[in-house]
Formats: sequence, structure tokens, C-alpha cells
Amino acid sequence: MRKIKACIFDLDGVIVDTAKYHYLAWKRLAQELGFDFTEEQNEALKGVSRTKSLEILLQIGGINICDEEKEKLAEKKNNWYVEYIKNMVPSEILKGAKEFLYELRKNNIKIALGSASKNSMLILNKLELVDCFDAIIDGNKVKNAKPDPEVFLLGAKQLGIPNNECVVFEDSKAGIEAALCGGMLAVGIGDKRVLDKANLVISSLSEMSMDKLQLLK
Ligand code: B16
Ligand code: MG
Repeated sequence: MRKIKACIFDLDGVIVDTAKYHYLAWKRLAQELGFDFTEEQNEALKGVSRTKSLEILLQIGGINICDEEKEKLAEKKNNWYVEYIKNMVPSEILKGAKEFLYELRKNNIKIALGSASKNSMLILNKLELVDCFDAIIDGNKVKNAKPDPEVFLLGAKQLGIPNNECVVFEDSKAGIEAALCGGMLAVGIGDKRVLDKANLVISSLSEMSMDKLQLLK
């Protein structure tokens, strides 16, 4: 049986729910552009890069603009989003996340962040979680978005652990695909029907333990 030596965590939807702040900022942008953007439509943006999220939003609004304009809009959205997340507090950490991170640390399991967000440092600082991670890989360090495995491969490399001894925790379908494609085990957080390819699906990190981790296959 393989022994798990490292865990790599997605941020949004696994450690914290920043999706609600992304939604507020995208909705504000949509309204400024003259159309509505529902919470249901926001589902398609989870785990997706900022640029790709804007493409989806513009498609919903039937808006066609040049790349330069797109860049301006993405920046505008991000400025609003940063304003919202500046007020985040540690009590917003999702159920069981901090406890599981501590348990891993106690058991000498290496820990990395593998997130698409370019704002991950700001978020981890607000949540007072920076010291929990041995490596932080985010949207500033990778070229290819999930389902490409780049973010997780870089995490494993930085931790110095072989890919097949790493477990990825993800809430998005694309993230699960990325982990499996990188030769890692994947634990889905959310709906079993959506994350059906994962090796295990749980509803929050409070369901995880060292025993469950080592029994994964
Ligand atoms: P930013 P994750 C992702 O974070 C979010 O789920 C996604 O909605 C967002 O568009 C993406 O980060 C980029 O975020 O605009 O802050 O760079 O789930 O990969 O932790
Ligand atoms: Mg996520």
C-alpha cells in the first residue's frame, strides 16, 4: 500500500468560501454592463481562472469586446473583489479545515496550497493560515488552469514528494480531473454526483482523519 506523504489543498470551496465574494463582484460588473447575473450562473465560474470567468460572464450578457477592454473589466472586478475580501476574518475558515491542517502537521504530512486565485496570499493572511503551508502555489505561479495538473505538479515538486504519494482536496470537477491527471489521489468536497471521479467524496474537511487519508485508494 502506498503511504501518503503530502496533501495539496484548493482554496476556494475547500478552505474558505470566497465564491460569495466573487459572485458579488461579478454581479456588480454584470449590472454595470446592463444585464443580470444569477447565483445559479455563478456556479460555472467556480474553480475557473479570472480571465475564463470573464469570458463566461460576457457570453451570458451577449457582449463582444476586444482584449484590451476585457483586461480593464477583469481589473475592475478584481478591485471590487479585493475590497470585499479585505474584511475576511479567521472565523470564515470552513468547518474542519484548520483542525485537519493541524492534524496533518502533527503527523509530519507536508502541506501545499494549489489554487487558481491570484489573491490567495491576501486570503491566507486574512485567515491567519499562511504558516500552515509548506508551499503555496497559486494563479501567479502557473500558466495553465485546471484541469491542467500544473498547479498540483508544482506543489508536489516544491514539497519534494512523488506525485503518487500526494492527495489533492478539491471542490471543482476540473480540479479533481487535474489531480488524477497528475497521478495523484483526489478527495472531492461537495456533491458525489458532480465529483464522481474522485477517490472519495466528503461534505467538509471535518470528515477527514489521518486514518481515512492512509486508507485512500
Ligand atoms: P482570482 P480556487 C478560484 O479559486 C475560484 O474558485 C474562482 O472562482 C476564481 O475565478 C479563481 O480562483 C481566480 O481567482 O480572481 O482571485 O485570481 O478554487 O482555485 O482556490
Ligand atoms: Mg475551488
